[in-house]
Amino acid sequence: MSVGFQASLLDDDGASGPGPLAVRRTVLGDGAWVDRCPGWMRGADALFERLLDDVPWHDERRRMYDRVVAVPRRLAFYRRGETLPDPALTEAKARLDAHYAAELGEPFTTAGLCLYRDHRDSVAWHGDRYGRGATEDTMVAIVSLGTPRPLLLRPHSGGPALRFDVGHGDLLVMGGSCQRTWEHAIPKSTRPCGPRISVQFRPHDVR
Ligand SMILES: O=C(O)CCC(=O)C(=O)O
Repeated sequence: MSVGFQASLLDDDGASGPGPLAVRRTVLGDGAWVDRCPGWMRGADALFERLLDDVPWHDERRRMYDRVVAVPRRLAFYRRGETLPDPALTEAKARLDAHYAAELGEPFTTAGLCLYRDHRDSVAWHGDRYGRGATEDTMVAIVSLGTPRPLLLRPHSGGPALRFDVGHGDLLVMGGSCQRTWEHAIPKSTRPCGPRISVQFRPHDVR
């Protein structure tokens, strides 16, 4: 694939897979919160390259009003029980399941992957409201790899956006009512940038 990523010079201590899960929580309001653990995924350079090469990325087209348009990112989706494309992601899911077991009350079951090839790829404002995210508190845990991009969050009822910069190896978890009371987006950038891979772990029937 012709998507190049400038590997990090700091990612060379030989460790791989998720590190200790020490999260810091930001309360957003309306019952929503965000947990962050910067640099959680060790060996992120090599994982990025493996996912770029090994994941069966596909393109999608979606109806927007009276037109069908290309989705501006490449995608892959792993359903409940499907083997994840890398052992580091299997380990990440196990660590997240253990850490959030009491608060979430169920495991993460699916993994959605997005490949943002450059600054023109994006995801528009939305909440993950297909299924139970529309009516129930839940969590969406995102591991970010590659070029840092801003993940924006704004209240569904209106108001200014908050900016969370998601960098190489970072974990960001949206929780509580976040999917129904807030919206999130990865905006296009006017400045050229390299590729980013996002791995989103979600519980059953949250999409
Ligand atoms: O790229 C991300 O981190 C967010 C992806 C996302 O919001 C989605 O695919 O629904």
